Amino acid sequence: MPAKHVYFVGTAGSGKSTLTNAFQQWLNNEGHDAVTVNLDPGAESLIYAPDVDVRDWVKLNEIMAEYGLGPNGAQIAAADMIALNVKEISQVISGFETDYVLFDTPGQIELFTFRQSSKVVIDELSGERGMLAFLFDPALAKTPNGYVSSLMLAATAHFRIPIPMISLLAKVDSLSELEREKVALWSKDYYALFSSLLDESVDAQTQISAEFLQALETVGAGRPVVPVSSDTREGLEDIYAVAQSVFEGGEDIEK
Ligand SMILES: Nc1nc2c(ncn2[C@@H]2O[C@H](COP(=O)(O)OP(=O)(O)O)[C@@H](O)[C@H]2O)c(=O)[nH]1
Ligand SMILES: [Mg+2]
Repeated sequence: MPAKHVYFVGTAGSGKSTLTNAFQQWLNNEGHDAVTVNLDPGAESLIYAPDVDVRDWVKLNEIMAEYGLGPNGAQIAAADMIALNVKEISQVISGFETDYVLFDTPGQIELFTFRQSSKVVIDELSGERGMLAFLFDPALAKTPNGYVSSLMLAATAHFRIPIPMISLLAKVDSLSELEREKVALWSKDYYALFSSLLDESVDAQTQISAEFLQALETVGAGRPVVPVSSDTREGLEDIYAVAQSVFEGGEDIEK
């Protein structure tokens, strides 16, 4: 069985790095081998020691100094430099005999999902064995408008990187019981989401969100959102179960 590759993507602070670490520990506790890969050339203080670290090839602060770039320009240059080194990075990853490879992606989502180089990197590193795990940040997703915005971000990421994707409601321990229930309902029932949008307000922003919602429904962006927490470890087994079904039973991967 070739290793399964999971890319954790989401907005800055949504919990990608923490979850990469927590999920590796969970897999290890369950007797599965897992390797972590840091794909963020600008990571400053990671809470875990990645098994493979893109900073061994490309370091943001060195690019800034060498080319006189600011942090954003350097991130863009770094993304392309990672793509140039991808064959070597791939060899290092392939050297591990493991069940799972977990990829922690750069803090800001656009650096990963909006760069053409990311597609090159995923194709080269994972081929048909890659999957996205998109993190919904609960601070955003707990309001109807924020939930629709999160859906749009997830749909955009999936549109850019068309490999199997699961959606996760990250840091679910930080939500109240009522908030959790609402998000769970919205993820299952578009009409409930639509109705919450209208309850929230009828201003222009809501009107636009409702229209977007209909468009998103048409493109099939609606999918269950799995509640997870790196703190309480809730839902980590669900990531595993969904990943297993995507890789071993899912239709998506065969297409
Ligand atoms: N309550 C709670 N906080 C979390 C959880 N996961 C991450 N965090 C916190 O959220 C912040 C951002 O997490 P991080 O993993 O660095 O996000 P990233 O930018 O997506 O990699 C940190 O302060 C984490 O401690 C979680 O499951 N529950
Ligand atoms: Mg991070």
